[in-house]
Amino acid sequence: MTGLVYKSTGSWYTVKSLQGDFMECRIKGKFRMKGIKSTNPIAVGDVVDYDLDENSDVVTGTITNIHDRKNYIVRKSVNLSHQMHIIASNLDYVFLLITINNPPTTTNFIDRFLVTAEAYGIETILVFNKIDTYDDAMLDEQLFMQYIYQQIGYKCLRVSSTEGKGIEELKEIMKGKVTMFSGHSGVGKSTLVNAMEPSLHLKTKTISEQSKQGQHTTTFAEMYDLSFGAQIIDTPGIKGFGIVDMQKEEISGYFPEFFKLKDQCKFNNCLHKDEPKCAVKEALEKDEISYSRYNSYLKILEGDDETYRTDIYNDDRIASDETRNKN
Ligand SMILES: Nc1nc2c(ncn2[C@@H]2O[C@H](COP(=O)(O)OP(=O)(O)OP(=O)(O)O)[C@@H](O)[C@H]2O)c(=O)[nH]1
Ligand SMILES: [Mg+2]
Ligand SMILES: [Zn+2]
Repeated sequence: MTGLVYKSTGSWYTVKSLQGDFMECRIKGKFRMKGIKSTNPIAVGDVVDYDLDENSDVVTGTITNIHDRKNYIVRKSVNLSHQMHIIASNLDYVFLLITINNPPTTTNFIDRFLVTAEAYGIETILVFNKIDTYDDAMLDEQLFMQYIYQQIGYKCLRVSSTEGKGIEELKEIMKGKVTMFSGHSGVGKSTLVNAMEPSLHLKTKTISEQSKQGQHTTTFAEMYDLSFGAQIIDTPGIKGFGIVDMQKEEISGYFPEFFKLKDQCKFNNCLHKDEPKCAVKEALEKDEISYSRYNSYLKILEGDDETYRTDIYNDDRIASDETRNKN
């Protein structure tokens, strides 16, 4: 039988069959994916084959095969530096939720996310949330960020999940698609899902918990069927985005506005750093490329890990997934 993985808790997978029934499944023995070294063999969004288990009171299943993925998105694990964690697979779009404040989302974080999504061929739409809370200075900052990303070609939306602003436009894009919400903890991913489908009652951070940063309210990625014909994957907040291993020369290819200029650089292996007659640096001088993007690029090029604000984001989600998998 074939089904779609809606949730993964480390040892159990919730699979929805083609007939629409949900079933708890496990995997048997070692289940290794060809070519991918990941901490989780199966992710939400995977299409799998499974057999029904016999001799059990509740109906459970065993996953026997995973179908080829159309795409998937990964991040580097925090404590196993060479391992990857597959966040989700078979996606049409990813929505990256951004808040200017509470919590702050930096351009460095956004750019790291976008580089990864570009590398894995997944279209990302930037969703600025909590616009109801912005004062003039925050609004300026938000509009400036939006300008930068729109210039490059990324679609940007402005929403308020609590006041229902901008939601209809988002729903239009989501119709008939499988999409994923990502972003820091507390940006309002689950609140936004609830705004689109109030009957889901997903757990969100309460007012009294709001000052307690660092705790994840959503702890597992999970897919939901929405009544307007969309499938959404709500995910736990991420602290920072470790860039998966990439060749230095490869990185600028995932900055679309740099990539366009590449052919005009004097050297065809130009890293756009210290080389003479570099079209990217010339564009930077002319303000045609944003400094924040260029800075993010240099940081990734230098292999710097993002400097996390550990006081705000305490991301132990993947670490605990790995611990569970070992048990
Ligand atoms: N004012 C305002 N508050 C919002 C908005 N969206 C979400 N919030 C609040 O922000 C807090 C965090 O929202 P969640 O939906 O729990 O955030 P999350 O991104 O799902 O967080 P994790 O599950 O931890 O990753 C909640 O208290 C929400 O009520 C918004 O548009 N405006
Ligand atoms: Mg959540
Ligand atoms: Zn160059």
